[in-house]
Amino acid sequence: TVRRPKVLVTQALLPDSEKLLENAEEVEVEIWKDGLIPREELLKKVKGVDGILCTLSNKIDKELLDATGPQIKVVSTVSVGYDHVDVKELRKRNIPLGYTPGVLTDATADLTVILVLGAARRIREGILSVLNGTWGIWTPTYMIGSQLSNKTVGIVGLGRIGKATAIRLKPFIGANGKIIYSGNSDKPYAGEIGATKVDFDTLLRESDVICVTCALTSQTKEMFDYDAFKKMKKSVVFVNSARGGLVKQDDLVRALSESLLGSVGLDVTTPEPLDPQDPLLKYDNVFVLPHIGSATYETRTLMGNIAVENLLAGVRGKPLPHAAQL
Ligand code: 8YV
Repeated sequence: TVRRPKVLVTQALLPDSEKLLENAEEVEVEIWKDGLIPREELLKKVKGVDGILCTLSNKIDKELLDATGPQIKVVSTVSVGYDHVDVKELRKRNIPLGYTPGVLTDATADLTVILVLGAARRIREGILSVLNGTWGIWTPTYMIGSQLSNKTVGIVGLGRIGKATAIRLKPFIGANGKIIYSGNSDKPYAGEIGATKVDFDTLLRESDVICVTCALTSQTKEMFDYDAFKKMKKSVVFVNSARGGLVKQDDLVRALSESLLGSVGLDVTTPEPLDPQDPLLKYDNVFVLPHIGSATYETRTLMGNIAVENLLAGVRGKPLPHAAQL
């Protein structure tokens, strides 16, 4: 008898995506539906599986791949970022990695705009003052923030999400606003959206708004350190919707304590979830959201579907519809 391929899914998916899995009758599916799977449990459950469908919360490293066994044919992550996956280990073992590019671009760019506007217009303080009964009387300076008209927006990493963010911010900055970007390659579509490439230091110095939308890699890790914050305008709106690890968070707190930054909007932090006592949250000008960039029903359904398609293609020995470049 032929052995049925086995897969482990580390989180419950939306109904559409789970249906896709159920339809693959030849595959034995186990779905962990009890929140975040503890590491020890994950190491036990992956033993003997042909495929793993994971999220950013599951570290896919040598230890895990060793625990899985040599029959493993695919790792599929429900995310566009894959810094939680040791790609060198996958390459060594010839295991493809499925990911979900494209389908979360709009949702994440929308949220990046929310962070920019939320930080610039002091939305955290506004909401808290309404809820706490500290809504102050009108004065010309009551809760005034900064306006985007005519400003320079700097995008760090003009990939899919960076580009969609730039396009969304254009009407806010208007015809006299400027879009600049930095990154390790020239983007052919930059001209079409009116974005000019500059080096990282120039971007730090010239931007009124900085949006971090690049991938976390060994080259980009902690690229926002004290030195970087010091180069920024003191009125800067600094926004990160990519990965917490791009920012040296202790340095960010130091920069805030020295009033080096205008306001900060973050959808990603180190760690996640952030401790409510974290020093970062003591600053009124810091607006933090709980990593919800891709959190729309439509996007999460498409992400789940693609992750399942990648997983099934892998266990069937077919090329993945969306394979990461390893
Ligand atoms: C996910 C993300 O929610 O896609 C990414 O890289 O950060 C988010 O869209 C998260 O990664 C879940 O795995």
